[in-house]
Amino acid sequence: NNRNSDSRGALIVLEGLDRSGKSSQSSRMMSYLEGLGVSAELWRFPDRSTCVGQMISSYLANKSDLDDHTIHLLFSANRWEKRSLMETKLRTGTTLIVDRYSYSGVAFSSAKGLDIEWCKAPEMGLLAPDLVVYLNIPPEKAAERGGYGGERYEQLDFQRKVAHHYQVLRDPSWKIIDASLPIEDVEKPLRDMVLDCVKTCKKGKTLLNLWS
Ligand code: 2DT
Ligand code: MG
Repeated sequence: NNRNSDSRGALIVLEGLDRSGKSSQSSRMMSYLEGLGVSAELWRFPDRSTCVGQMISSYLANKSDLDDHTIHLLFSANRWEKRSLMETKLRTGTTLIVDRYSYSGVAFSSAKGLDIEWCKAPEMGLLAPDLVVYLNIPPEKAAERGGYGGERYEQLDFQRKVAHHYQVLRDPSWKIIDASLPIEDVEKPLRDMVLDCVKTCKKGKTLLNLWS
């Protein structure tokens, strides 16, 4: 009797402002999980490798202009086109560490003034994360880290608005880590949260859809 074949992977999402450390933490998490023999993949949104992703990438690079609603729906479509693969991976036991997800979609678009309920609607029916970790950093501190790449949205005044909209969106199930701490001090609690979640999912926690 192989209980392992029934166990599923965990859908773990990292959110936060630009330069909050999501990308560094997610790649460090991958090495850690690999070392433990946990089957895991690192995903990120936007996924710039698809046709939709290339339209998004061009928009972010200021090489094209799109209406705010249009780009919002493209970001959402970019998640929808990965939904079935995501479900297959999870159901066959692979944990996904995802760098940005629907919460970035809603926080960034509502920070531009779009209605929050309108922003959430196209995300309905995507897979709900088993864990959302918010890497919390004051926008000013993130900006000090430098390396804003000059993409659209990478400006302090706009990041302040995004931070506010993340707060509006945030629910009690989110785990918050102080991301202005040194990298190891962010990594340690993150590891505990992730392992705990992987364990719970392995035991058969139900996979749900957004927004539940
Ligand atoms: P990266 O710098 O992480 O590549 O993100 N964004 C992202 C949205 O506006 N909506 C979304 O749905 C997602 C996933 C956040 C590029 C920028 O795209 C923004 C930053
Ligand atoms: Mg960026």
